[in-house]
Amino acid sequence: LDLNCLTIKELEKHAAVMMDKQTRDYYNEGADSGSTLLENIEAYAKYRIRPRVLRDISQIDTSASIFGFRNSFPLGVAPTAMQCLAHQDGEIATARACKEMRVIMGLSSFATSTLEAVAEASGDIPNVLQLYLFEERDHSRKLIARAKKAGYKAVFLTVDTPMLGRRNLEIRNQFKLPRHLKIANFDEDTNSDASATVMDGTGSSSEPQGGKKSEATSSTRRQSSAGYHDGERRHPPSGPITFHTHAANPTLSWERDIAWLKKEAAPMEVWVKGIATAEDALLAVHHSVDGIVVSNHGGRQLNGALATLDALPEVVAAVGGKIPVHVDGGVRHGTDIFKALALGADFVWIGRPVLWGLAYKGQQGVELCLKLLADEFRLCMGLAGTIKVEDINKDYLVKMDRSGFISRL
Ligand code: HOC
Repeated sequence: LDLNCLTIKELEKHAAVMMDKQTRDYYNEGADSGSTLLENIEAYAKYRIRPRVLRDISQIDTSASIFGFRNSFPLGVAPTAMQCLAHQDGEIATARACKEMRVIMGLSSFATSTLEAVAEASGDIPNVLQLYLFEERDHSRKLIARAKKAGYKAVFLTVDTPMLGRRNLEIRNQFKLPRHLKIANFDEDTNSDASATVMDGTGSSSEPQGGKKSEATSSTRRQSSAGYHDGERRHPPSGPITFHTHAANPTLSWERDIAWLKKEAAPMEVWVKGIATAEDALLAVHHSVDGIVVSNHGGRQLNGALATLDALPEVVAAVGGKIPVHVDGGVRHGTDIFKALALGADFVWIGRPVLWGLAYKGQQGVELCLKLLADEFRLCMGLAGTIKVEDINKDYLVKMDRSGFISRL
């Protein structure tokens, strides 16, 4: 127990003073006005729990199954980029905390630790790799092959980034990865802008990933850190010129790319992360993906998009139980996890709170974050009268509209 930090809100406050401005702004901001980021959080307050009583809740089991593993509660650590910005031990500290807390972790393509080192630190906890499919397919192909070799169970293809969302603080701060940090999982031939260097798994340095090789590489290199070679890409980014700008791939499509990825990634499962509508959920099922994460990238891509909790019911209804549906965005309380499950999610993921834990106290801070949420969730289950995660359903919720009108679901 950390008496200074009993809630995720307090964790956020403590973390804020541990991070430099560039890092804090990068992690915390949403796209444009940030309204979707805010609504992801506020959406949970529209629901109230209908607790049941006198049910002997003395034996509560909060665990939930994922990739054949018994996760300690139905929550995973979402992939977030560049965790060494928050703490020097970065993704390794997160992986160790997850191992300690028996919680699954997703690793970002833009991790500052190698995927092999993270797999090692995770021990027996299954690993998931978040993936961007670059126009230069070789970068993704190599990453997939390494993940497979390292025993990763699934890739989560991010599908909400055909272009980079507009993050104004990132632009104003001219966000760059500090020189002492490296994007760890890309090869030396990976092209990028000249704003930061990346290192491959073997220690050779290069520029950040994305973009195109050879001629394009040298022309890009001649640009300043803010330089983006005109005409090099069809969709010049609207934001600052950093390596992650290059991950935007406007060419991705259901027809061509999902089949390619499934073939390339097998036997790893292929999930799509960033689904927000029933139509796309149906397409995901049609294209035989293994699971869906309802996500709007933490409100960092399309501002004005529906809060993920509000998008969840239509996705759940469209999928009809054929594949698992997970959700991320806005989870700050154990009761939020309960509400998401009651609305049909099989599992939830959290991003920023873990980064705050990491910034606050490294591995210990991530453990604290997970412990707070696990304890709150357990308490919520007990007080709502449930002892098994599978029993949480819409009968435990009502929705309250702005005028206070309450409706059953
Ligand atoms: C278009 C590529 O997830 C973030 C990270 C990296 C985003 C890359 C987007 O900053 O939200």
